[in-house]
Amino acid sequence: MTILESISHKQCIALEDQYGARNYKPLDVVLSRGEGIWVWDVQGKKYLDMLSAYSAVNQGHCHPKIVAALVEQARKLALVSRAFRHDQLGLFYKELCELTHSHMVLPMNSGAEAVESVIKAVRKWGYREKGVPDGKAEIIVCENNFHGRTITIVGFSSEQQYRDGYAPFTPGFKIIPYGDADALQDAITENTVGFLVEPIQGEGGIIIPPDGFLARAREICDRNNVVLITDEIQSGLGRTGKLLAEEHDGVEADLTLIGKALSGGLYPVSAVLSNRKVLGVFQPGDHGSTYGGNPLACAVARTALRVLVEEGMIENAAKLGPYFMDQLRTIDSPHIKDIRGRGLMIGVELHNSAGGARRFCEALQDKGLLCKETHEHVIRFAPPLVITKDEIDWAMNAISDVLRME
Ligand code: IF1
Repeated sequence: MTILESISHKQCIALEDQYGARNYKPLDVVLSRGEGIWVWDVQGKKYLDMLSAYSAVNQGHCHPKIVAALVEQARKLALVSRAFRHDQLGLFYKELCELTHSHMVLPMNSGAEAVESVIKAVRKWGYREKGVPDGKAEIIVCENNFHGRTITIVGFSSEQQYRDGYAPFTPGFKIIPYGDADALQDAITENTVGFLVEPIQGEGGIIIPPDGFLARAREICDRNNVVLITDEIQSGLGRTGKLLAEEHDGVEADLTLIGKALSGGLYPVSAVLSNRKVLGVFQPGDHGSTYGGNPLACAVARTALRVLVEEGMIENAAKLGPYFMDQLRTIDSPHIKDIRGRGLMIGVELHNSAGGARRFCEALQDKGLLCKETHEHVIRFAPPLVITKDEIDWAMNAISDVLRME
């Protein structure tokens, strides 16, 4: 095997295209370094990262304290599997539970694994605790959802492309319109075990449900002995200006999923947080993962949570999100249909006549700003939570120019 020491922009792209599965169409920027809100490409050009790896790098790229925790733990002990105990796991659980007011944690790796795990947990809870007849458990989800890419998860997606060619799917899911509490009430039967919902739909286009939806969902779930599950994998950990987005609605879910920024982007770490004893249904051998809850993941996640809180990142998102949105609202552009968001999870929806958000993302790339469109007509702005007002002002110049182009 020949190893290329240093390769050019063009070579990087050519190699990806030659050897890689074609399941993505990324912008043709080849990044090689990151620090805080900034990333650099192989040609040395600097960009402000307005995507934050879909909110995995809320703490900023390569946060020095998280990197130090990773390196230190990597030198000591990285993986033992769950066959043995280790000295990071209990501390990770305790700190995470205290921070999120949870009773119990199930550590996993990817977001999709956390979703799969919660589905297993609520089904088992339904059979053991609620008395649902075996094989009959139903889980209600929302239209336009995004919870990951496994067969079960895409099976209850309403997006055709995510499902196409992957059948047969896992039964037991019902889809209701997002934000419609009456539809939730109507969909519940005696076999309903859980309602799985994103407090804000990310991939769905930064969709914020009507005021009071989550609170009503909470009440309906309580009344019907249905477990409320919030997927905070994207909206959680400070992104919306609160630790969890559900706090905006004054709601505590029974089960909450977190991932992405749980490691600040340094490692895949996800978790199911349980406020009610739902996770208590698992007995030894019922569920597991080789890497889930490993020493390296725990050390990284403990530090990622600590810097998120101690360095005021959640407050910064709460303060600068509204400022950023106000600035966006001053842009006089015929393309803009709607500007919405919470904290630093912001979407600018364009009219269909704008010709899609992608060309605006490409123009922003030229100006040193990296963004990603979602759902064809929405530009998503989600910088690391360490961004400053001056940096937003700098970005606004580019955004304003680009949105006012023909
Ligand atoms: C991709 C989207 C964002 C998520 C929520 C679970 C997961 C995700 C709310 C699964 C993951 C990722 C997946 C990633 C791109 C990204 C994404 F555009 F695809 F939808 F963020 F908006 N719940 N979202 O947002 O977590 O298994 O990926 O760790 O390319 O698929 P995962």
